[in-house]
Amino acid sequence: MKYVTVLSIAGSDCSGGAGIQADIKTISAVGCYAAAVVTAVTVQDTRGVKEVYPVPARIVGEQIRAVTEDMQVNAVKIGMVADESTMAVIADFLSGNRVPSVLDPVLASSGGYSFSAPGIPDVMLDHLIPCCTLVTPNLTEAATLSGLPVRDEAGMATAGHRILARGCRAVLVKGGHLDGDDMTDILVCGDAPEGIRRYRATKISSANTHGTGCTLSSAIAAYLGQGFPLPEAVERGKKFLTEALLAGKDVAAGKGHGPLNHFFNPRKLIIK
Ligand code: PXL
Repeated sequence: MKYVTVLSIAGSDCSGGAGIQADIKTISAVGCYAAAVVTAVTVQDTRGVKEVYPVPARIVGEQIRAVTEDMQVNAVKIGMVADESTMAVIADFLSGNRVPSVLDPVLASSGGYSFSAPGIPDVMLDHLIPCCTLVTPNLTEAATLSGLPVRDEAGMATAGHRILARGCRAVLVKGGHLDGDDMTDILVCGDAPEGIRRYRATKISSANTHGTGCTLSSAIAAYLGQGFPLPEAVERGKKFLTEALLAGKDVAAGKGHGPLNHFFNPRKLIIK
């Protein structure tokens, strides 16, 4: 008997709403066992990021090795990767494994604090993205990675294709920051029309949005680890995010953008 194990490789958010803490909560809440490799320690609260202290690439690699030599990992989620050498270590690990992987290409916090050195988007495109199953950029990240303006659904699809051409299996361009009440994410995994899927939801008005990207990407990774095909893993991941947002929207935690309520309906750990 085994747990379904999901490995998050990401930065720590000491306030608990985003980063590896959000990943561990999400992975656990959907019934998977969470292992966690820390790539950087951030100093932050719900009002913003103050400092980032990267973990040396060698130690990131040794953490990955320790976990994967000991346990079977069913899926991987990758979040904040602050430098080029850490990116190379992660790309090396992924290219030697057939495990499904979801990359949330975080380049900056929502408050605008930059997490990555200049040149990181290019390294990501050249080395990390080709090794990933799914990449989940928001509008800003999709624009940076594709080099194209992304202002509407057509732009999201075009940018998604541009990123897809770098060798990942699929790109989920998240439309959360588009104007209007509709929330559309676009999954690009091939040529239109079959290679494009739209996921629509009504926007939830909440100040508690800290960690939404981390939560979505780790929920999708967990559902991939459970064996769902990609389009269904995305569907389920989005549903988890929407419900966690709804359940947390009126709860105060901290003075700024608070966390989601990940444990609105926790599932017992799946044992297969
Ligand atoms: O949401 C992006 C993100 C990812 N990882 C860490 C973060 C944040 C945003 O604050 O702190 C560690």
